[in-house]
Amino acid sequence: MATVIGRLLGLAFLICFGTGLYSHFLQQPLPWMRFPTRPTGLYQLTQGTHIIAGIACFPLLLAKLYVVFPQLFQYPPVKSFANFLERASIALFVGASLVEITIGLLNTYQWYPFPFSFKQVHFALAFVIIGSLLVHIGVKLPLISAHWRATPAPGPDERHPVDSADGTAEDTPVDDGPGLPRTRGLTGRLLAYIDATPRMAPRTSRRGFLTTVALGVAAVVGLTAGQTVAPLDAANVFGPRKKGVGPQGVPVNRTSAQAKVATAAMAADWVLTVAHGGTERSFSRAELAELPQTAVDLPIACVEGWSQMASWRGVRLRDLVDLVGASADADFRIISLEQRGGFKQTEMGREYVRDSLTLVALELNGGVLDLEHGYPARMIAPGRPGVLQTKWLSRIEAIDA
Ligand SMILES: Nc1nc2c(c(=O)[nH]1)N[C@H]1C(S)=C(S)[C@@H](COP(=O)(O)O)O[C@H]1N2
Ligand SMILES: [Mo]
Repeated sequence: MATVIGRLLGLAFLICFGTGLYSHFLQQPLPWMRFPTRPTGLYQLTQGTHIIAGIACFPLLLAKLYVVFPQLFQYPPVKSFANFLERASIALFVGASLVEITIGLLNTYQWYPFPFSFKQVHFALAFVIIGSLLVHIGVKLPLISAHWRATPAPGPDERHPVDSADGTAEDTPVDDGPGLPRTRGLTGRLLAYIDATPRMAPRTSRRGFLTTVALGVAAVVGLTAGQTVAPLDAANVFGPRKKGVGPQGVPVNRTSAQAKVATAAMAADWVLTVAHGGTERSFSRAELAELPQTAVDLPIACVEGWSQMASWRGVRLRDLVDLVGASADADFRIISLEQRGGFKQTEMGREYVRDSLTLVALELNGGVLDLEHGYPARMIAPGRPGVLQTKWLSRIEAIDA
C-alpha cells in the first residue's frame, strides 16, 4: 500500500517539479533560454497540470503518512547508517512537502499568512523535496531492483511439489516465510528479509483504503480543476476563480485600484512609447487603432492555476517595433503605468516579440478593453504566464544586448 501510494505521490511531485521549473524559467529565464510559443495554450496546460497535481498531493500525502505512521515510532529509532539516511530523508521529505503544498494552495487563493516570500520558498523547497526523494530512492535502490528482478509468486500447488513419479524429489522452492516476496538470488532474498518489518494488523481493508484515497483525490481535483479545465467548470466549487466571472467575461487578478493606475490610464494625453536604439515613437490610442488590426484567440493563464480563453484585437507587436527599426534579434522590456508592484514591468524574448499572435491589445471579447483588463492597451502573447501579460502599457523598449 505504501508503495502504491508512494509511486503516485512520486509521480505527482515529478510533474509538479517539471512544470514548476518551466514556469520559473519563463518568468526568470537564463540569458540563453528561448521558449516555444506553440501550442498557444502550452502554459495553460503546464500550469493547470501543476496545480491539479499539487492539489492531488493532499490526499496522497495524508494517505502515505497514515500507512507508514506506525513505522515513525519504530524501536530502535535508527538501525544503521543507511537506515538513518532513509529516515532523515523521509522526515525532510514529509516536512518540506507539507509546507510546499500548503503554501502552494494558499497562493492559489492569494492568501499569504506567512512572513516569507512565497515564490522563493516554494522554489527552494522543491529542490529539498526532490533531493530527499532521490536520497530515499538511492537508499532503497537495492530493494527496488530486487523487487523488479523478483520471479512471480508461485501458484498454490507449486509451493509444495509432490515427489515425481520416479521418486526423486524435485527442487524444493525456498519458502521465504509469510508475506515475503520471492526474489531471485541471495542478495535479493537477504534484502527482502531485512525489509521484513513486522506486519501490522490491518486497520482497514486494502480495497476500502485505496477507494477512500481515490475518492479523496477525485473530490479535491474535481471540485477545483474547473478553474482551468473548461468541461469541469460546473463542478468548480472551491477554485478561487470562476470562468466567465469578471468584466467582459474574464476574471481579473490585479485591479486598477490595487495597481493605482486608474487616473494615468484614463488620462486624455496617454501615449504608448516604443523605443529601439536611439529611435523613439509615441502613439496615442487613436493612432494605435489606425494601424492594421489583428484578431487572436489566446488564453490568460495565471500562475495561480486559473485560466480562461478570450478573443483579443489589436496591433501586432512586431509591426509596432518595426516602426522604430527593431532588429529581429531584439528582446524588449514591457513597462506599465504602474509605479509599484512586482509586475509593473516584464521582459519579452524575441521569440514572442516576432510571433504573429503577439499583440498590443486594444479590444477584448468584442469591446473596448476594460480598465480592469489593461485599458488603454495591454500585452497578450501565446504560451506565456498571466503575470507576463502586462496591463496598462506605458512604454516598450529594446533591451540592450
Ligand atoms: N501592470 C500589470 N499587469 C498585469 C498584472 C499586474 O499586477 N500589473 N497582473 C498579471 C497577472 S498575475 C495576470 S494573471 C493577468 C490577468 O489579466 P486579467 O486581469 O486581464 O485577467 O494580468 C497580468 N498583468
Ligand atoms: Mo497571474
